[in-house]
Amino acid sequence: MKRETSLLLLMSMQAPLWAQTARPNIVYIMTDDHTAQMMSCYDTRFVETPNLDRIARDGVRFTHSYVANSLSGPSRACMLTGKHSHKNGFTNNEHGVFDGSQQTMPKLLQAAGYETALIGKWHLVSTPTGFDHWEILPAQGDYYNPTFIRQDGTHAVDSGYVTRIITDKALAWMEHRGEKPFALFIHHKACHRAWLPALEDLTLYEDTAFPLPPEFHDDYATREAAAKTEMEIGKDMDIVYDTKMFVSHDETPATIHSGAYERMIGRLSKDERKQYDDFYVPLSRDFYEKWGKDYNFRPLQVQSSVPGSRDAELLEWKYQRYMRDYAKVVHSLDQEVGRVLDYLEQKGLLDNTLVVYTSDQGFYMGEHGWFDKRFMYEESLSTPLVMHLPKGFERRGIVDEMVQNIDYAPTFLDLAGAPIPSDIQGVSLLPLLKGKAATKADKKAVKQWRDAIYYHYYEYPAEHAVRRHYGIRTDRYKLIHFYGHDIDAWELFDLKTDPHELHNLYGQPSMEGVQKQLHQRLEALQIQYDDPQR
Ligand code: SGN
Ligand code: CA
Repeated sequence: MKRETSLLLLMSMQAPLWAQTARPNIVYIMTDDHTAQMMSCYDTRFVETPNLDRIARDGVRFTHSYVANSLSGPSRACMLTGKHSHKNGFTNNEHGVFDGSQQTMPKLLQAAGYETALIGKWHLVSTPTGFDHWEILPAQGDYYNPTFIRQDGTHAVDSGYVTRIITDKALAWMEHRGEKPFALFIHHKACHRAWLPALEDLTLYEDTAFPLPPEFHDDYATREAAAKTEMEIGKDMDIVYDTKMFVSHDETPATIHSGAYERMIGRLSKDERKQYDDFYVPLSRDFYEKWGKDYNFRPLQVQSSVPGSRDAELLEWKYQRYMRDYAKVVHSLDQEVGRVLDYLEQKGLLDNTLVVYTSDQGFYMGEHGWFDKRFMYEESLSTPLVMHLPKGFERRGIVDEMVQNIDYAPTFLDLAGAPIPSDIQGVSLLPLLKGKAATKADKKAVKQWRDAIYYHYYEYPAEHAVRRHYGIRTDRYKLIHFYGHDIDAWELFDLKTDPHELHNLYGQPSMEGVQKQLHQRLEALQIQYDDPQR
């Protein structure tokens, strides 16, 4: 018998006994591509997110929260298994199919007597396992009138905006769940590209001029992989698809993405489409009047556009459109998370529930001139993480220890009182959260907390052309190796003196000692996590 199977059997035999105590519930809310810069409890420059801030204010906010592989499917697989990508088998979105027969945290929670449910984006190709109830979006899903796949395999279209519908379904499930402690996974589609706002939010943020991040005009000097990537707002953001400058087939030049865009907004009813057009069509008309139609095809060289030039103006215009639409999508996310909190409060559940808000990874909001993620640079290595803690967990405010998304599985198992299988690579975060209630063992765990994290990204060749890479991040430094048929490049950053990671110090004589040590520590992590790539 396989080890996992025997463990599950053993645990299910014990479950009824454990289930008699009121163990905390878990509400795990994971959004898509929502980055900490666009959450006011992390960053006050751009948007206001009062409900997300409420979680942080009443609970904890992690300031060093990272993913193991900055991409949707891989992040989800890390979360479900507590293991790095090379162990859970789902290394990239392009070729991955999650092996749902493997040991997963939801299955272990079920075996420990929890009722489990998943609503929303899944993105792991295979059918979900380990959930008593699930209802998922196919692949990336749609914002407007989205289709859901139900547990019986049928597909059904729900009317409305995806963020609200997912929340409605989650609340309905909580309302009708059984008596057991529960773990509910609410996986939003928002705020994934292309950023389509709820119709009632179309006019929000239109008067806001978002400040450009300081490294917007990065020239990528000393960083070969950064220079080779294709995720610049200037040259890779599509006028029709991303910024929605779409009047009609006749008037607007086609782009590679316009078909996809038409399919997305084609889901709107006639009346809804009118609301949408009433907002975007005048903007589109103005746009094409001012810029002409050739801009769809002409790559904008962000870095070389001279300040005050037409290119520079258009570049900034694209940035503002991007920021505004993304901010609108975040607004509805914030409101819907507020509804979940209100529900838990009204039902008297909040005191005995761990509420987690996180994303599948961070995102670039113009840093380095980019959108998207994938890189091990700070904005996309990081992921927001705030928690409302159940009774008995007294820590409040900032948690600055380094945590990673492979830690969620052992944390939830620990909270449920279930054993943490030894092949799980993450560690339980509970010792960090006890505060005054910390035991000797908790204090020891905190004292010996990890002082480095390991990262490995695999999806190349692929969209955005980010080369494969792995690396280590310590408190102060980051060492990255980009590898593959067309690259073999090391990068080393001192995050203290260069927080925006603009100066690759690899090979500099002054860094010799640090570099050698980082190589050793990187190799030690690859051995510890048993990653064959080294
Ligand atoms: C889509 C997007 C990409 C994005 C990937 C992965 N392009 O392919 O911009 O990087 O998803 O995102 S789009 O033209 O289809 O919008 S992930 O979050 O699901 O990993
Ligand atoms: Ca994502």
